[in-house]
Amino acid sequence: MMTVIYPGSFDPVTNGHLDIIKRASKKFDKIIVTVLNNPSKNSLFNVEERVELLKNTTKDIENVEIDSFAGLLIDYAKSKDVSIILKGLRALSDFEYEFQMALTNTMLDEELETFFLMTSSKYSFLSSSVVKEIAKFNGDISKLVPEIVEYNLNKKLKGDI
Ligand code: COD
Repeated sequence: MMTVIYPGSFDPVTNGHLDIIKRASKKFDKIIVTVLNNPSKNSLFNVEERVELLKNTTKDIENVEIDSFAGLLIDYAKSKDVSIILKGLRALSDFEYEFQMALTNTMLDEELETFFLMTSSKYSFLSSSVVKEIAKFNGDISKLVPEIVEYNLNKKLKGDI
């Protein structure tokens, strides 16, 4: 059984993340999507909220599990007995960062491999930060995130949740 871990901040989940999850779910037996719980990072949504949004937006994909983790990714992967990390690659700018992370993780645990899925061209510009920036100035994010994320993001920015 081929299981992969797809880690990220997912603050919040976007259509770009979901595209990677959907495509990966057709190629691997199981995808564990896991949210980094990093209190020192200034996230808009807390971990529980990010996990809920991921659960909600992936509920129709059978072989996806949503989780969260703190600390090193290699320790989390070991605890799940998984040796493949899945990452999405957008532009050249992602490559340098992901290259460093992949090599560092393999240096820490030589059994761990990182697999990359290339972004779909329509999402190549898309990031959680871009979505938050547009929403902050009341721009239209309906094509960038699922409806539930748009709803919660607008509420969060108004201070309603
Ligand atoms: N198209 C394709 N892929 C995308 C898109 C898109 N539009 N948007 C994002 N992605 C990919 C990203 O490239 C990434 O692979 C993944 O989706 C998640 O993205 P983000 O932005 O939500 O999450 P990141 O990049 O902030 O997540 C970083 C981690 C949590 C993976 C990383 O910080 C980590 O592993 N931390 C744990 C500590 C550790 O073990 N560090 C390693 C040793 S230095």
